[in-house]
Amino acid sequence: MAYDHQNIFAKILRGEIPCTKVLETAHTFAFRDINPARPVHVLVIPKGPYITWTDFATLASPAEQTDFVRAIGEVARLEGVTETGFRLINNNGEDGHQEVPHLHVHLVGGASAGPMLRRAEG
Ligand code: DGP
Repeated sequence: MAYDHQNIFAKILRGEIPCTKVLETAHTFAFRDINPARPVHVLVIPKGPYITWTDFATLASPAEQTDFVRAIGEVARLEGVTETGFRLINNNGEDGHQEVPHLHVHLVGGASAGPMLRRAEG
């Protein structure tokens, strides 16, 4: 699947849609989710045109990958959830229920994330 340069996060990266920025680094951008599921709900995205984790793992440079991993840790620190804990969620593709086709990691915290996914019935 080709990257869609008109997806919402591409527009946010270009400044065409407003957002509440949390962190910006050389290769990574972090902003608050429009529909927060917990008191802290930040989306961390690479600036490059990657749709899924697989794209990012295979196509991104080591500098981009390192920057992304470090930025997620920095967002946790900035949001004050390093000690209390947080959950990282990354939805990929159809089965992952990915809505926006630009790689993003949800960092949620500030309250219990609840238990892990339950096994699907049937
Ligand atoms: P996912 O289902 O993993 O693809 O999550 C997409 C998330 O993106 C969802 O939690 C809501 C968030 N979102 C969608 N549109 C916007 C937007 O325009 N601004 C912001 N800040 N977040 C958005």
